[in-house]
Amino acid sequence: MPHRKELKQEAAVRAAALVESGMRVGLGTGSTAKYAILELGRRLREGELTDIVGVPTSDASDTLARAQGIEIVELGTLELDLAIDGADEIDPNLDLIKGLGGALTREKLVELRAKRLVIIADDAKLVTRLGEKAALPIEVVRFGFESTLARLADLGARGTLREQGGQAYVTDNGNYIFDARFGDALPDAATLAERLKLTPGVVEHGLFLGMATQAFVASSEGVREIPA
Ligand code: ABF
Repeated sequence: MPHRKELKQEAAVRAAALVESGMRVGLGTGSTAKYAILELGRRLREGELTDIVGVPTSDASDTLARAQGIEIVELGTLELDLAIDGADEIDPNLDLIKGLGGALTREKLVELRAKRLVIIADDAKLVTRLGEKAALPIEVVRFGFESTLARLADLGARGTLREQGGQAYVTDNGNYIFDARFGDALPDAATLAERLKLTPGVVEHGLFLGMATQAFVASSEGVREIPA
C-alpha cells in the first residue's frame, strides 16, 4: 500500500507533466502542490522544460519555487496557461473546498486567471457533497472581526477562528481565517458563496465553484484522472 506521500507525489507528477515550455503557470499551496513545484524544478534542471514563469499563491510557494529555479512574476493581468493546486474537498462536479493551507484568497485570484485549473489530491479529498468532511475557511478582515463572525453566525456558520501557536493565524494578506461549518453538508454552495461575498468583513471564502477543469486523484489503485 503506497503511503499518502507517494500518492500525492504521483498525482503531482501527472499534473506537472502538463506544463510545456514557455507556459505561465499558477503555483498552488500546500503539501501536494509542493510536489508539483518540486517536479517542475526537476524538469527545468533536466532540460525537459524551458522558459516557464510561475505565479505563486503564497509566500511559502514563492520561496519554494524560487529555490527550484522557477522564474517568478507578478500576477498583474496575466492570463495563465495552467494552474496546479491542492484542495480540501473535491465533489463529483469538481467543485472544491480550499483554504486549509491559509492561501485561499491568492489561490482564487491566481486560479481565476488560468485557462486550466488542475487539482491534485489523494482520494481522501473526494466527497459526495461539499462540507461533509472539511470546514469552510473564510478569510475575514481583522478589524471588527468579532462583528463579522456574528454576521456569519446569522448565515448558519458555526466554527472557530484559526489559531497558530496560541495566536490568531494571520494570512499572507494580514487577515484572519474563520473555519466554518454549516451542518452535515453545506447548504446550496452557490447560494452560500454569494451570501458570503455580500457579508461585510469577509475577504474571500474557500468555495471554488466551477473553476477546476480536471483533477488527478491518487489512491492505492493508482492515479485517476477526472474527467476521465
Ligand atoms: C491549498 O492546499 C489549499 O487550498 C488546500 O486547502 C490545501 C490542501 O493541502 P494539502 O495538499 O496539503 O492537503 O491548495
